[in-house]
Amino acid sequence: MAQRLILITAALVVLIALFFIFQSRLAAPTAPTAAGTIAARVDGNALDPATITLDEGAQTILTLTSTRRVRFHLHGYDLERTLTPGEPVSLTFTATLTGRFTIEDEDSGAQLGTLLVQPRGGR
Ligand SMILES: [Cu+2]
Repeated sequence: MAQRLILITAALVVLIALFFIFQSRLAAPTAPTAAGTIAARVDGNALDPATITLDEGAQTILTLTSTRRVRFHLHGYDLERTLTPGEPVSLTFTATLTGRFTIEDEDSGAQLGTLLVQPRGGR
């Protein structure tokens, strides 16, 4: 009986741990990030995630992929790269400017997504 209780408790602990691990992974793309690598993908005219959220000062490596050829332009920081399918491109920058910045398909003018840089210490 005691053995069974230990087994059930151990199984519950594992399940709870797995829940938190997967939950934090799912939330990761749009959660504020102090530093690190963020992956984003252009699919047609949509960026996934649609909004990339950073904290002011975050040292960022933005790894970009695309399902089509696109001139990716991050306004504000004025970073531009041509993406082609199957060839990931990394943009390295420090989030020194706060605010909302349009991410555009430079050729068509279509907005793909948004970069949101939150001021340090909240708004
Ligand atoms: Cu532009």
